[in-house]
Amino acid sequence: MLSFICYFVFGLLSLRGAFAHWVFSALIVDGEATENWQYVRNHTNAEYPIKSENMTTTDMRCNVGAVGTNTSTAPVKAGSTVGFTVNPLIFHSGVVDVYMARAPGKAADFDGSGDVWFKIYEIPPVLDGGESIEFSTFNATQIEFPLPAAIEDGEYLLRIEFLALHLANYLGKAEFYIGCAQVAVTGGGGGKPTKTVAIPGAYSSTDPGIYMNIYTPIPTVYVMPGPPISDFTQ
Ligand SMILES: [Cu+2]
Repeated sequence: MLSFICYFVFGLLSLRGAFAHWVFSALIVDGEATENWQYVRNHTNAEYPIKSENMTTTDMRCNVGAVGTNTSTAPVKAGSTVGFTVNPLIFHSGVVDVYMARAPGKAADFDGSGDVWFKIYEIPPVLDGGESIEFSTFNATQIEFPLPAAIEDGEYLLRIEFLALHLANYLGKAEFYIGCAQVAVTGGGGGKPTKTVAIPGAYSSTDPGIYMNIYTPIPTVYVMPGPPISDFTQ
């Protein structure tokens, strides 16, 4: 069945050019998609992923060649719902992690270096004691999530990561689809994240959630990569 799905997907792919995938191209603010690449940093990686064999590069922050100079910074409210559009759609099995990093100045000038990234949201697979594994983002055309209400006001990079696991049973072949938006947060509670990591650095190609087999035997547990979702100081 899975191999059937695989061939079906590759059949679809060949209709739109071999091995094209998808991009996170627009920020969603309060349910409204903004323009493609208005607030999301454009990059030079087309619709391709970064494979887990290459994930020690700084491209893991915001994708290959992504810079902030031509990207606007979106005003957003702490605690509101934001998201990313998927262009055209997610068609691999995998998990979502969303991180933020506070810029020391303007988000447009920030390269995301340092132990500054904290996780705010994740979408793990739905497991059933080894009976089944389901990926709720399969076919998704957008991913929405709440911004933490507790965070400090300021400018941030908001980074979405889809980790495709269909080839994760081959070391180095898990696939990261990444996009970064620039946001200026107001109305926040003034808290600092209690758990921050560097990107790259937070992940290793042999992490149990990155090098693993989703097919046989069907997993009974899945360990999300990276740190847990962060808490905030008062
Ligand atoms: Cu693919």
